[in-house]
Amino acid sequence: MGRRVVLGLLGLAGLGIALGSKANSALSSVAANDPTGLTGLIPGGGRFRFYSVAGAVEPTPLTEYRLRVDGEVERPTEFSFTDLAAMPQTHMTKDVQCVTGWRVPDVAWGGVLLSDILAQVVPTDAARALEFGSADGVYTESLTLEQAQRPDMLVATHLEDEPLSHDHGGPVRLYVAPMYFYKSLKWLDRITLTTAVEPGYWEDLGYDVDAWVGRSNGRDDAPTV
Ligand SMILES: Nc1nc2c(c(=O)[nH]1)N[C@H]1C(S)=C(S)[C@@H](COP(=O)(O)O)O[C@H]1N2
Ligand SMILES: [Mo]
Repeated sequence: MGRRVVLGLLGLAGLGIALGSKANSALSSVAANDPTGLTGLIPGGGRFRFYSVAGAVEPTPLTEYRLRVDGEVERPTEFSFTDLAAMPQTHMTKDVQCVTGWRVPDVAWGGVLLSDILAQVVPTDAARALEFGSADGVYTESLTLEQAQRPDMLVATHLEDEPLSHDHGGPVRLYVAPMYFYKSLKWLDRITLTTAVEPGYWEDLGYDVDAWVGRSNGRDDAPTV
């Protein structure tokens, strides 16, 4: 991503704050005109900004929700929301850090560890990475299998002890705690195990695939937060 795009994003950040109090539908229509997806603060969400590169995304009713896990696995599986709720629940309170600079400290997340899902589907010997797909049909993300096994990688269903809202990528999103927030794909509906890392949406535009906070994206000299 070039300098001009970054400056554009900063300009839009101001616009986003101005729109912060508008209703959901207003957010979505602005998002449709804004390819960066940076449109404003999430109403009632207080400290977060709303991002969607796809603009308006159709909400998925809980009963219809499915997480498909396929590719290099011994047991391809479709998890309903009830299936996920029946698995061991993991909670962690950690920071959110967007690569454009905004940060939300001490966010309480809840959901299922990615490693618990991997244990159920059993990666094949050839599996090396995970590709994540979104119900928005556009956004993708990736992790190496090794990264995905860490204890701070969550398939998140709860935020601040509430069910994850649609604006935040609910009913189910990824939360990749140690990396910049663009790794935390919203509206998660597919995990495909692959033999190599498939760079995601922002990575194709120049952001780092290994997006460790404070140690990537040109911030290698910055103190780790
Ligand atoms: N599907 C999808 N996931 C996404 C994005 C997006 O545009 N689409 N934006 C990413 C970026 S850059 C950020 S900062 C966070 C924002 O999450 P929030 O809208 O819950 O604050 O979502 C990440 N996940
Ligand atoms: Mo971001």
